[in-house]
Amino acid sequence: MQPHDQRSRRGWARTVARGLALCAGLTGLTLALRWLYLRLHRVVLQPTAYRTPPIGPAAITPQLRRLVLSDLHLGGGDHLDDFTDDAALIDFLDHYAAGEPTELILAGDTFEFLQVRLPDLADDEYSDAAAARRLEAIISAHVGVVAALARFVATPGAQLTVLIGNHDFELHYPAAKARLRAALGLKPDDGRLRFGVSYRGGGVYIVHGNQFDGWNRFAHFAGITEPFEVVRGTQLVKEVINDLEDEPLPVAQLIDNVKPSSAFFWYLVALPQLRIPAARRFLARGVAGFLQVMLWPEPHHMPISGQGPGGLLSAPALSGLWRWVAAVRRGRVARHREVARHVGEVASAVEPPGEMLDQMQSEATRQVEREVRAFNDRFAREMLQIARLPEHRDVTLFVCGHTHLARVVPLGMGQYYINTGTWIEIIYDIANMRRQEQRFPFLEITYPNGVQPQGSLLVWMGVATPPQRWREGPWLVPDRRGWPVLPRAATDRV
Ligand SMILES: [Mn+2]
Repeated sequence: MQPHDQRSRRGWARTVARGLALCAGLTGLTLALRWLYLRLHRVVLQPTAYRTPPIGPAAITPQLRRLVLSDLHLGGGDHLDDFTDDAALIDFLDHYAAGEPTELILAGDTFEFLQVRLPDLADDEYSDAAAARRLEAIISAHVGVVAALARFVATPGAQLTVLIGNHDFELHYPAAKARLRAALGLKPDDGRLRFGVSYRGGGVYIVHGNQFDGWNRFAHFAGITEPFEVVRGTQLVKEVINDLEDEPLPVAQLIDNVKPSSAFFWYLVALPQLRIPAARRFLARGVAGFLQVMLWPEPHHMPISGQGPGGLLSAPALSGLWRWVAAVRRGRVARHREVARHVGEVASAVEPPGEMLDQMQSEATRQVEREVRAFNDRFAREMLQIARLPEHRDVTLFVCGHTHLARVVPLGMGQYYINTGTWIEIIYDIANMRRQEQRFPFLEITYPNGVQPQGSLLVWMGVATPPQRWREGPWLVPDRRGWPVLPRAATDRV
């Protein structure tokens, strides 16, 4: 080998190394700038007077029977509304909740604000009036349930506690609270209906649980900020999923109920029947939307009211600027939705080889299973950390919802993490459209031996049968082909 060759090769190696270093440097700089951008955005969020305090021990009646339900997702009555079992809930309220002094705790996502679309209200309008209008639509779509709640609060010793979740974050607006109060026939100062962001007392700790989920964690969960905080999970529902549910596919109506949101992409890829053009259109449209939500480094809206983000930045001179920013954002969201629709059209015309589809689906199905498990385990871990805090030494039940998977997890030292699941229909197994068998879970808390609460996770079976204990599981396990399915033991045990 000539010395000259060696020299030039060394020169090349140096150039490549320099190039790589430059790339790494640029990537690092981009990430640092993105981090800074997100940090600064957080600072800009100005808390408003629209907030909901936590409910503490002093406000909690000791040794009262408590019933906890979560994630009802009562919607506006159209095809986006997932709550279809009004009769079951009405029976539960009339025949089980009423009858003895009871506190009914609705632990978040009771009202599905994110999927209420009104013809004369912009989807990205967040205000006191807009929140009241959306709740009004929900109340008129579920008059029977609201009437049953009114009957419940009218019974002696009843207390209705509504905790705020990520789908009913707009309950922070006073007009929304007032609307519900009026619908239940209560005066503005009537304490029988109360709202909270968290609940602690009587040996029980309850939150909705969205703060344990990165896609649905708010920087300021305790109240409305200016600008209004739109978390990524909210963006996914309003800008992608609501459109997808218009698609004529059986799975379309259920796709919004998949958890966690971060696994949404894999749920789509795991869809069966990708040989059908409509399914491919659905997949591509969803994936395009998902990526657009993911890649945009913006955790919340700029103000759409034109009021500005508060403080100095909201000086009247800048209001034109904020209106312009909001208009730009609206335009961008509209364009993204348009792009997603087009991508869907193109994808429906292209048929990939069947072998590739099979491989993709089984890999995605395994990925869904991994993410679902990690998500649910994360909730248990977070609750364990909360349970170990010194101020929670006398608390035994740590309760949340949000994951839609009801379960009881012993935390040791006599403490339990209990998830109250959901009352809407969910699919465990997207490939076979298998739905859950156990419906209508709720937690009953009683005090048989004095101050220590005793919790039972039960399933409402209707008026004729007493509630049954919730069976543990089912966990998704991969079958021979790699599809996640219910484990045999869980399906056989009845
Ligand atoms: Mn939730």
